Amino acid sequence: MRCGRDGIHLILTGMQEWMIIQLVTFQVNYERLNSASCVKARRKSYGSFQISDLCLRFLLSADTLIANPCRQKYVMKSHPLFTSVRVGLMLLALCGLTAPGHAQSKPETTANEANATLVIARLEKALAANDKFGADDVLAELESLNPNDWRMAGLRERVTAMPGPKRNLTVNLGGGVTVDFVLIRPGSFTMGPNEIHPDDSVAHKVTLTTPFYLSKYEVTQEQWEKVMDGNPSNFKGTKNPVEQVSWADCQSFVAKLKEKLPGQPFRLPTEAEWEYACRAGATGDYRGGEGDGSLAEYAWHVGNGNETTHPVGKKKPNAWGLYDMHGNVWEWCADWYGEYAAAAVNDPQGPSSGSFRVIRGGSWCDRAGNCRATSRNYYFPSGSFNSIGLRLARGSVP
Ligand SMILES: [Ca+2]
Repeated sequence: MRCGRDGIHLILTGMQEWMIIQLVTFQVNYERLNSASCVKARRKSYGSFQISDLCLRFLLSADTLIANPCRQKYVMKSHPLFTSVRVGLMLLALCGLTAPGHAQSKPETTANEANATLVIARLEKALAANDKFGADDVLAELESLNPNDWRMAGLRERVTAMPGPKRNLTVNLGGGVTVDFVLIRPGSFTMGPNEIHPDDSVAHKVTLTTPFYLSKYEVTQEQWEKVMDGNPSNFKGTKNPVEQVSWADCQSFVAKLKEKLPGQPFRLPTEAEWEYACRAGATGDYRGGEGDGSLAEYAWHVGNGNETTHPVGKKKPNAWGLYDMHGNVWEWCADWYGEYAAAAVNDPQGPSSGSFRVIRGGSWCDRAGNCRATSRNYYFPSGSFNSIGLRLARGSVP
């Protein structure tokens, strides 16, 4: 019998084939213990019965199992095959039949691998609890800790298969132009106060109840052109943020984008969503809560902007992977400008009417103080300026 995956091809003897079938049987039962939805997905692949794939999956899971004493004890109680499986694994290792990148070429266990095993135990817990966000977090931790871990591919596949919005989303505008989005999870934060207009901006608790996507970068000129067939920007550059666009222009951009990509709920972020995403969990004026001393690492402002916009993404991102939230160009928000309510509020949308629309984040021509996470400003909805652009938001479903 010949089977293969990722360039590895093995010739199995009758005994080895029998052993693998025992392992696959165990895998089926192990998956059943893990998760009903997982089993459903797996059964589809069992239909074609690609034994090499199943064998690989088993080896991935079995290693995790062996590394987790609690789960091992549970499975041993509930599944008598476990002992024979361990013997089988040893035999397979002796026969040289192993998962890609595993025993045959596996280096000695490193500290990172040992730590990764502990992290994987937590990931298994999140998977068992169907905790999508938790699993995403632990997977990111694992990728950071030991990105070449041989178990990574199987774990990534299982996390990706979980229901719920994905951590990152890329929207294709055609011609090689894309928009990258970052998932912003629900949560609470203290919004405000604002020093530019202190009378309007009392600090208050805001809770955002649903996840949404926010574009990783300000909308660039090539993205704008791909949708609008024109570029009004003063400082030309395909990767520079579009500017000289009014709030009304942005609504046209969003409407045309929805026509181009039906069913995708694009929009401008609300002011609360913008500040929540800008803070990225920080409570201070800037991305990390520190003073403006390190702002130049994260923002183009009047102190380092050289009187122009700059290509997006050249400064450091904030903790949630968003670039240029501080500086480069102000970003239009959906809301009319108005006073904050002092009381705690869920999903604020701003006043129901007004004369000005909110802009946030400061720009290349603003002092550092205007680039604070809390700094609010406003402009006429029909007005445009060479320091005002936008960032796209998108609902998290479908
Ligand atoms: Ca900005």
